[in-house]
Amino acid sequence: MYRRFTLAAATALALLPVSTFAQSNELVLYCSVGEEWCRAQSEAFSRETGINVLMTRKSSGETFAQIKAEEGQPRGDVWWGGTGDPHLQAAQEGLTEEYKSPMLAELQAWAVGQAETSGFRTVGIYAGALGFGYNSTLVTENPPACWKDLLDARYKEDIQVANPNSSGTSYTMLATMVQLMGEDEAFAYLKDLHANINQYTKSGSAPIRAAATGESAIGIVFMHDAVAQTVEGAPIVTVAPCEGTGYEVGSMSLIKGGPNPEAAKAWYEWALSAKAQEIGATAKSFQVPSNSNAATPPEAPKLADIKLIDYDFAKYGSSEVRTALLARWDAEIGALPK
Ligand code: S7P
Repeated sequence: MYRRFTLAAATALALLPVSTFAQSNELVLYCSVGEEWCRAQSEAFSRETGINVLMTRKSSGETFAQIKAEEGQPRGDVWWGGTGDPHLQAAQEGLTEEYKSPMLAELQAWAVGQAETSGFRTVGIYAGALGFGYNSTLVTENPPACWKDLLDARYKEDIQVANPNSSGTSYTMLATMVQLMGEDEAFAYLKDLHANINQYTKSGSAPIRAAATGESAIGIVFMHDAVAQTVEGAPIVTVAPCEGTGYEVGSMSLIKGGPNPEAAKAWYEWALSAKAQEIGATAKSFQVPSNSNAATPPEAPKLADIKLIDYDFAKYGSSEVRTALLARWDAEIGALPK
């Protein structure tokens, strides 16, 4: 009898939603910046609030897919970091909560713009420009300065970029090319570039880590990720492409119906503060923080000196456009033989 009760109880418990078990002093964080920063940020928050952070690090596109898969039975509370486009798609698809933080008053216009575009279902936490980096011991003559230079046959199988389905960095590149060249031209460019790509990685920053070790010569990444390798002592030179380039508004969203809403709000407010945003630089993450009172790391590429396109976040973060571009990339680029 006792055994039968235990089995029945265990079965019933297994069927209960995760939220039933969650403690109010816990926060389930989906983190999409670099691992080191995810850990530093989680630990600082736990120290300050006593709230235990259960953190998982995944790339932006992967996290979007996970939140979508968990729709209706969410396990995560906050999605912190990662490129803004999939956060906007999550907002449009009703996967994230509307929230107007009093901290909006302290944020840069581009961060508030991201919130407005989403109907206040996401908010900007940092910004950074797309570019590439090369290993100066491998690329010694006429180094690339422009997107078009990456098509040079000298770089056959010497360039890495991530897969735009998993990586927000790579989706930013895809959307940037479409905005710079028009869609058909952009796909023609990516087909030509394919001959020089040795691997489409899962994570957006992996290509520059491969260039830093000399496993590959060039990585297409956010410029701050290339700078981070130089700061670590790798022979990486960072390039802002001459034709102009796109940029990200790294974002944060509250996951709809997450198990720990109070802890989620506590994280949200804290993460928008100047003090919390200055933690990035201590973890060698050199984005521009969104809080106007936070110090911008001196290593951060200066956005005002880079030829930035007028990136259309509303369009390229929409469900329709992001889904269609990724499907076209799968059919025309991802399917090409390697
Ligand atoms: O490493 C920092 C960073 O570049 O990573 C984020 C990125 O979306 C995560 O990597 P994926 O490309 O793999 O998604 C950026 O938001 C951030 O600046």
